Amino acid sequence: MALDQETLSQLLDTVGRFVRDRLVPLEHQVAEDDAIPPHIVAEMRDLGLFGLSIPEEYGGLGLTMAEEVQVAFELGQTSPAFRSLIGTNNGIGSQGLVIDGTEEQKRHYLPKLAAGEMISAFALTEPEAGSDAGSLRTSARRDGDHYVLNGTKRFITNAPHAGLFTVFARTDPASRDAKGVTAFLVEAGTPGVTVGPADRKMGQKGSHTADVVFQDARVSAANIIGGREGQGFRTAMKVLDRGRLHIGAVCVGVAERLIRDSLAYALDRQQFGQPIAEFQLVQAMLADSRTEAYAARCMVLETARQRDAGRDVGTEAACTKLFCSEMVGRVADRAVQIHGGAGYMAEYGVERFYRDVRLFRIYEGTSQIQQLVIARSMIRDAKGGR
Ligand code: COS
Repeated sequence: MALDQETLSQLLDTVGRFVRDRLVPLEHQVAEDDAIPPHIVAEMRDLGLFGLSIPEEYGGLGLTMAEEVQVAFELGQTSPAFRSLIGTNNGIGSQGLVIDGTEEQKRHYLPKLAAGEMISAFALTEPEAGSDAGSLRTSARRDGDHYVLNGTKRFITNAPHAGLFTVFARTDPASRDAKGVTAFLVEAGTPGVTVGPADRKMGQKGSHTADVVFQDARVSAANIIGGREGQGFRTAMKVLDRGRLHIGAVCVGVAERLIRDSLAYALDRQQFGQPIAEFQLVQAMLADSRTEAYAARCMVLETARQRDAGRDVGTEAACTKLFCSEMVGRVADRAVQIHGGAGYMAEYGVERFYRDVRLFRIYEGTSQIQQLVIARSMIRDAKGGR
């Protein structure tokens, strides 16, 4: 249910203040320690940040997509690692359950996810199946009223913290494509499920990914999302359509932060006897970044509104993710350039954002996959398809 304007403004103010006062001062420390302090995680729980997108009847805030993206604009104003911790419970970790789960599955898990008592993770990617997600090899063999899972999932965000995995596995051994894939809810601690050591990444320190390995892990048939075999790939795609829009919004937030920092630096930094903001070549970089971030913000809001109105926005979400993630890459590059030598130095934090935002063009579908999704839908429409 949509919030009234005053309640939404209060929520956005509260999140904005939390980001400015509590998270921004910790950015360096989180990157150095590669960890978010536990008291900050507790504050995130108290603010309800783990349950933004989970319906109210299951203990979440039940935000509409248009509301959620505005919260993401605020959360984007600091290191993406903070958003990443709550990102899976609000996005790819919970939405399979929210969109396609049975009532019983929702009642069992969603309240814990909304409260942040349990972290969820989305286990789709494998060593041999990334962009070609439909070719995954993790198998789920039926054995009575259970399935036996075998295989390896790779680069799984929040895996080291997760209590619940949405696992995509092949239940039809004769299939090679998306049709034979089923989504399972698998609790961490299930015998045969192990999480590997945290990966060493280029950026987003404080957010953790790891392999998840299944060796004869027995999972009840009652844990198939929605209760039907063969629906898993479609569930994954629906989750990603939504996730791509959310990532677009985070990109806008980060871009706006970098533009603000770049402008402040350009107004302060003196060269040739005046602030560098007075130079037209610096102004051009600021103006280009501002223009692109504004276009991205408009795309996110419009696509979110269309989704709330019940339209299929798969193509628009891909357009949004493609534009926003490429946009924030250009904005981060210009931010380094405007900061000059300081932009290359760790203490100013700009180079950290430059590394952090690189991931946005890769996960939840690379830019090339978004292009493919967009072009395929254009061709299908031209031929009179769905
Ligand atoms: N919503 C609902 N259903 C969808 C869908 C969507 N957005 N996209 C595809 N489907 C359905 C199709 O309708 C099709 O169902 P039918 O067989 O009943 O017709 C099925 O899913 C398979 O679709 P398709 O044939 O298009 O699958 P492909 O194997 O060709 O793959 C891409 C499509 C490449 C778009 C997909 O694999 C993809 O998005 N890859 C990137 C994965 C990704 O984002 N990985 C990041 C990991 S998560 S951090």
